[in-house]
Amino acid sequence: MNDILKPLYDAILNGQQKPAVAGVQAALDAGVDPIVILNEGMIAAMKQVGKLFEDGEYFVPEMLIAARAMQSGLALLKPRLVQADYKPVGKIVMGTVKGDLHDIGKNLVAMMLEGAAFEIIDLGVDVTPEKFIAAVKTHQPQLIGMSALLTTTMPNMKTTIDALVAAGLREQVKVLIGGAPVTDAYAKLIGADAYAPDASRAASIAKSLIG
Ligand code: B1M
Repeated sequence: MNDILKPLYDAILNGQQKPAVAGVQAALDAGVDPIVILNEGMIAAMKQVGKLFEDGEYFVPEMLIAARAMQSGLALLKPRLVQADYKPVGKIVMGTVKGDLHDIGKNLVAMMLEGAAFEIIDLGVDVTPEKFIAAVKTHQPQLIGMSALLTTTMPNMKTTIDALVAAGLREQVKVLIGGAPVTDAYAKLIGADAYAPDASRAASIAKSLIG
């Protein structure tokens, strides 16, 4: 890891909001690419938080304060990840599926899609299939993006696709899915149109999906 990113990495790992913001600022001032700051300073720290949770060294409160520190740093980084001025190339309805409250990855994907000139309708977390369906009817997007971080909530991606089929809406939207436990094979299995492993690839794949 670039030395300049170490204080940022540590701040997120320790759940310190102000040092996280200061760490992002220091890295930006030093001319580090915002994508490198995100991947090597911030996402890497969240991966370590997950590992410590698995090892029984961190518990939910530690994960939560780490997530808050990450969000604070992201607020500063966001303008550098997103282009300032664009016309939408397409519309995407996004959400974290029913039962799942993880939103950092989903927010990053939304940010990168915004940067790739998509209009984002973000339904938030714990989004039921019914809410996705209602949003498709209201907003008429070209794409739906679903995120899931829990193996127990992944099946709600399929439930949502099934609901789209039942509502006669499946043909009018492409479905993009992602999240740590999700795979390309799973996307195929449940009849999604595509899987993206990370936020930047989500943006390029979304563009290719709408041609
Ligand atoms: Co949770 N949690 N958590 N958690 N949490 C995980 C996911 C876990 C892997 C930790 C672990 O055990 N190692 C584990 C899941 C295990 C499993 O299912 N196999 C877990 C658990 C168990 C839980 C609880 C059940 C804990 C409990 O209460 N006992 C609970 C569940 C709550 C619920 O959702 N109902 C819970 C709660 C929480 C917090 C609320 C404390 C907090 C979330 C705060 C928030 O999001 N606002 C939290 C956190 C922070 C994590 C970890 C540590 C970090 C997640 C994260 O933000 N990663 C996580 C461990 C880990 O992932 N290694 C963990 C950074 C983020 C940038 O990555 O979200 O993967 P990610 O997004 C990536 C890609 O996946 C992709 O692009 C993103 C950017 O590159 N992507 C997409 C994501 N969505 C996409 C959509 C796309 C395309 C790509 O298209 C639409």
